[in-house]
Amino acid sequence: TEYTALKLKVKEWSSEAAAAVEGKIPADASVYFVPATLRPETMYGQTCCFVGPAIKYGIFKVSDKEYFVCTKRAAWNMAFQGKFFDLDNFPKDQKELEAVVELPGSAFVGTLINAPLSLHEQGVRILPMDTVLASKGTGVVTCVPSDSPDDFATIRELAKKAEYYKIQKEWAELEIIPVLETPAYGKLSAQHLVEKMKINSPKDDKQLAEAKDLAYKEGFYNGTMLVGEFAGQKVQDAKEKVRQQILQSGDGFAFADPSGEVISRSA
Ligand code: ZZB
Repeated sequence: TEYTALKLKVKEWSSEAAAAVEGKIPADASVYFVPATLRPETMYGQTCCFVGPAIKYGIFKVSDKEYFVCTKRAAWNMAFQGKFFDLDNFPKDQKELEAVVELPGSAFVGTLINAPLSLHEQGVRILPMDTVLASKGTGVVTCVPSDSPDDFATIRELAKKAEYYKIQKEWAELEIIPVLETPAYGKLSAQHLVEKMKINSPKDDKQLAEAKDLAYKEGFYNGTMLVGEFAGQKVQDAKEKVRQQILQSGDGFAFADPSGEVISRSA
């Protein structure tokens, strides 16, 4: 699958992450969470970024000035795609691609990051999502609750049980921004579908998969952009334009995911 990986720059670490990175990353370097998305045109509506609380993440050095937070599996895939410019010798196996810091997702919760294109320009938070798959994409998922039923169901749950999830309620309550409009589901397709299908929990995986499929199709074939440079244009046209903008501005890069297969060149 050909994803767009977006670079969400860390503005302020959670206290647990701050303690772990202390002395390991130069003060003038930028660290980015790099979620992989198939919906670049929805990036205006990002309200947070998810990590799996129990998933192990690494902070990987990309150059003297840039570090990425993702799973080791994703870093390894990126290395093959030329995203790690500083490697003198191509890594022969995954052991040679050591993270500078390794932490469970839970340690990053509360970190403040800047999400490119998001209308929440003051920044968004890293929040926990139990259904993130370590085996897919980069293991980091940006949250667009206007158009992703999974994201809507998760932030609703997080806001409801903020204390249980050890977050500040307001981190999960940033305004949901309408990004595109469709004849069938209006301006907030995710909320519309979650409510219509009576989806009660982020763990209703069968129903959420169906809602996701419906939202994808309706958004792509019948959607019109409401915000951004391509407002008024069809989603079908805007999608590639926004993607090119992200790639050209350096706010993201193309990332191919060999669908869960672990590549090995050591043989
Ligand atoms: C932002 C976004 C906005 C997404 C939207 C979807 C939607 P697919 O089709 O199943 O491959 N995703 C990426 N990586 C992971 C992961 N490791 N674990 C769980 N979810 C992940 O799904 C690709 C989408 O799944 C990606 O695109 C990402 O969420 C999520 F409005 O990024 B998306 C109707 C969906 N709308």
